Order: sequence, then structure tokens, then C-alpha cells
Amino acid sequence: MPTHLVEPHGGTLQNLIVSDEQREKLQAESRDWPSWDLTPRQLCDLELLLNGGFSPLTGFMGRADYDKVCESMRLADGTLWPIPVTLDVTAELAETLKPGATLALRDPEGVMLAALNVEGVWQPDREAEAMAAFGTDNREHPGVAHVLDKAHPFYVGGRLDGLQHPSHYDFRSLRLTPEELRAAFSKLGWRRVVAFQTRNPMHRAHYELTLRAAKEAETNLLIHPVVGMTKPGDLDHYTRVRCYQALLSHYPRNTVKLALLPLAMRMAGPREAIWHAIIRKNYGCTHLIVGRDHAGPGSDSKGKPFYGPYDAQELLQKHEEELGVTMVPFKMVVYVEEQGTHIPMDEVSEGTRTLNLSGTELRERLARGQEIPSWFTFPEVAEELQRTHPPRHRQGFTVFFTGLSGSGKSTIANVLLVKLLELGGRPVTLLDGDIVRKNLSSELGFSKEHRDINIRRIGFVASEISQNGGIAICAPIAPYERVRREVRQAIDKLGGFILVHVATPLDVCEQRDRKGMYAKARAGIIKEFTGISDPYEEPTDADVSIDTTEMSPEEAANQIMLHLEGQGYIGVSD
Ligand code: PPS
Repeated sequence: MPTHLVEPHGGTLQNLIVSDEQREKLQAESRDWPSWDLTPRQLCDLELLLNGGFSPLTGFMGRADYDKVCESMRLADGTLWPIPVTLDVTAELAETLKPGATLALRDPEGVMLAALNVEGVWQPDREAEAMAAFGTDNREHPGVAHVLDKAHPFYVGGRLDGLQHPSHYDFRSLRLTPEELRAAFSKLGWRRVVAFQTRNPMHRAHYELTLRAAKEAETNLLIHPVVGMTKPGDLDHYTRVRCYQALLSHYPRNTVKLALLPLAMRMAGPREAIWHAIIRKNYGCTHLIVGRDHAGPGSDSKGKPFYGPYDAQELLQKHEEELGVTMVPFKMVVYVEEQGTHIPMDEVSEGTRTLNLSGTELRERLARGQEIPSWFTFPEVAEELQRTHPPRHRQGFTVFFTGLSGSGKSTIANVLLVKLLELGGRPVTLLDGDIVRKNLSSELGFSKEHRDINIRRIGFVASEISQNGGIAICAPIAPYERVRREVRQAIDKLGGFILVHVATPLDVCEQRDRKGMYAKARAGIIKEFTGISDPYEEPTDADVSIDTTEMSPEEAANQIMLHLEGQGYIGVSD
């Protein structure tokens, strides 16, 4: 079909999927090949290599390309390419791979997706790579943390023969390959297309700015959100895609298209902006909207931004002619109340009252179940966000007790269980120390290693419960700070986590000695007994601290209920 679309990067749109015949041959030969199970990040990279999103690449980079990309943002043949696309593997596998070997690349189920014709194996200097690609070796940068701490130590480069694309079962009609999207543009007669890259839900301001960008550049609009891997902590892509779908009907008819990009972002700021432009060019776009701090990870813990706000725009602008993709600067728009409309910030006259909501304010409003104003986001989008972020009093959470044996954890936990059941509305599960030891951890003893395994198991079950809207009450001793924090971190992401320190002093616990265990521990009959012959690390991050020396279990449980109420986990509407 004759097409007037922009040329792919490097001139040829790659499609690395082999013929049916070749696939059968490779499958038969693969019996004797070594295998590699791809990580989630590698699966994303493989998908864009196979479908031509990463044209002109025909496989994971070899050493010559990699070195040149790091050093000067170019492939060995001089083609502009800013980001290393490498296959990292373990030392054990690397040892077995020689040039000329073939490596079977498999998905998590073990299905072979591609054969890698090994051209080289090497151990990269990862600090140097971080400095080159990200401009920093600070591990607070998620891209740097990946390269330095998560990636395997060896890289394998080579051409790929693709057997099949990674499988996806969600939003299939929106998962268009470069070839499919180009065909759709041709059919619609679109020649000039501006892409909007996003990893966040789109609100009114995004809608207005994309509309303006398309109008000013006289282009059609492709909303092309990343659904591969984005910045840790971002909103899940299921919710985001439902939000984008809800937004579509607001655009003028037949001017906009939505498609999903299975990219694993690196958050590399300016270099990543160039990468995004190359990828969009391969998908048939002529323009890319680039905003403030495009694909940047924000600031480090000292508040210092990793990239300047307009570094990405500037770098892309420098290369737009060579690339054939025009950078459309993203203008921040704000809502001007007295005019009832959104306008670019630089057009707002001094003294005009403008409205905006920060991401934090939005999250707080969602957590409290408050209304989201329609000037900020279309009601259909707000509804989707509210469905995913129910107010706290309808979310799941975990109350995690820690304290010495005999401190009163179980008794208080049981009272709390009954009080929460009495309130109703959410299922409540008690994971008491003894119950867990009987049912979940019966083979474990009381060494540090075993205690940590025990707490991780409790944490895992609690996170499943919280994530699915239930309340988990855990009451182990949990003597070690590090694993307690690990559990908190895991659950905080999915629901609330409240640490209750039952801080009854050791002498009181020992005096009570309800189970006679302290006497046995003192006599050396029970070894490694917490507080006597084993450590207990007092928490410094407890949300509630209770000393039961002079407090009844009822009073203690009430104190926790008050805390839960204060935090919004239980409330009037329960
Ligand atoms: S841990 O450290 O969190 O894994 O411990 P946990 O699973 O809560 O188990 C503590 C209960 O096991 C009994 N027990 C011991 N506790 C501490 N140290 C040693 N060595 C030990 N051996 C047995 C004890 O009854 C604890 O129950 P509670 O309810 O805390 O008194």
C-alpha cells in the first residue's frame, strides 16, 4: 500500500517474527539450547524489538553498539540511539555462552518467544553505564538502582529470531504494533500525528494541552500511554487505561486514537525523550509532545532534581531535524476560575486566580472519599479513580502487633478482632503468633533466620488480605526491626499498615509468666528465648504504643480503635 507516513528510524521497520516453517525448525532445534527466563523488563524490551518499535535494532545490543550508545548516543554505524537495550544474565549462564551459540528466550510460563543468536558476552562496567545513560550513580534514581542492583552481571548481545510476541490478555484491541498502527493511520489518511506519552491518568489539563498541541501543530493525536513498566509507585495500568478510554469521547470525533505501548521506561529524562521520539516515529508519528521534566524521576532525597526541567525539550530539539520528529513543547495549562476555562500558564495575566490540584492533594481527596472537582478531571475519569481508590474506611489494612512473649499481644488482638467484627463491613482475620506457628510455620524454630521467614510469611498473608479489602490482625513477637520494616513497606503499597508496639516491660511479662516459659528460659530449658537469651529490637516506628502494666485489654483495644478512626480506617459510614 503506498503510504505517506514518516519513515521508520534507520529506514526499515523491523519485524523479527520468523515464518511458520522457520518457527517449527527452531522449536525442534531448541531441545539442545540453553534457556533464559526473561525478567518483566526484558519481556518489554523483547516485545518492542520483535515488533519493530525499536527499529533499526534487530536484537539485544552487542558490545560495539552498547559502548557507542553509552559514550555518544549512537549505534556503532552512527545511527542516533540514546538508551542501552541489553540482555543481562547470570554469570553461570554467561559462562556457557560462546559466540555462535543460540539461547532460547522464554516467558514466565516457559514458552519460547525468541532465539538469540549469540554474538558476544561481556561484563559491563555498570557504574559507567549509569553515569552515561542517567548522568548520575545515585541509587535513588530508579533507572540507576536497576542497573546497579537489579540487573544481572553479564550482557549477551545478538540478533533475534522471534517465534511469537509476548502474550497479553488485557485491552487487546488497543495493543497495536507499529505495523498495525501505521496501517490504521494510512487507512484514516493521517499523515501528521502528534504522540502524547504518559504514565499517569489524564486530567482536564492534559486533555486541554493535547488538544491545543494537535491544533497548533495541525496534526492528529495519538494518546500513547506506557503500559510496560513505569516509575515504581505509579497507578496500575488497568485503571489508567480505563481513564483514557473514558476521556476519549471528549475529543472532537475522528481526530484522536488511543494505543498502548509496552515499553519498560528507564526514567532517563533527556536521553529518554529522544528514545520516546524514535519509538513514536517507528509507530508512524511525526511529532512528540514533551513536557516539563519529561520521563524524569523528579528529585533525590535532598530535593535536588535529577534533570533540569527543560533538559529533555532542549536535547530533543537539538536532534529533531536528524530524527524527522518535531518536538512540541508541552505548555502547563491551569484553570482560570473567572473565565471558566483552562489556559496556558504563560498566557495568564498577573493577579488572575488560577486553580490546580497536586497529585498529593488528589490522593488525599480519594483517600478521604471527597469529591474531585470537574474542572480538575472529567467526572467519568474521577469515577474510575474512585473505584480503584475507595476511601480509607472501605480499604483493607493490617494491624501488626509486636512485643515480648506475655506482653498482652494476643489478648488485645482478640479484643480488637471482636470490636472490628462488631463494626462489620469488612472481613477480619486474626493471625496470632501461636496459630501461625501451628498452621503456617510448623517446621520453623526460633533462630533469627527462622523468625524472619515466619514474619515474612505472616506479612505475605496479611498483604493478600489487605489488598483484597479485608482486615488482617497479626500478633507475633516479630523481634527484628528490619523484617518488620520490610513487611510494612510491602503492605503500605497495597493497603494501610499500623504497627502496634505492646511495650509491656520484660520484668512485668516475666512476673506474669502465664505459660511458664520464662521460668524454663531462665533455667536454660528453652533456648533462644526472646528477652532472656535472644534479642528484641524495640520499634522506633510504632504507630501506637501500649504498656499493659496498668491498662486493661479493653482499654488497649480502644486506644487502637481511636487511632484507626483518626486515620480514617474506620468511620461513621461503617
Ligand atoms: S517470632 O519471633 O515472631 O517468630 O515468634 P512467634 O511466631 O510470635 O512465636 C512466639 C511464641 O512461641 C512460643 N515460644 C517462644 N517465643 C520466643 N522465644 C522462644 N525461644 C520461644 N519458644 C517458644 C511463645 O509461646 C510465643 O508466644 P507468645 O504468645 O508471644 O507468648
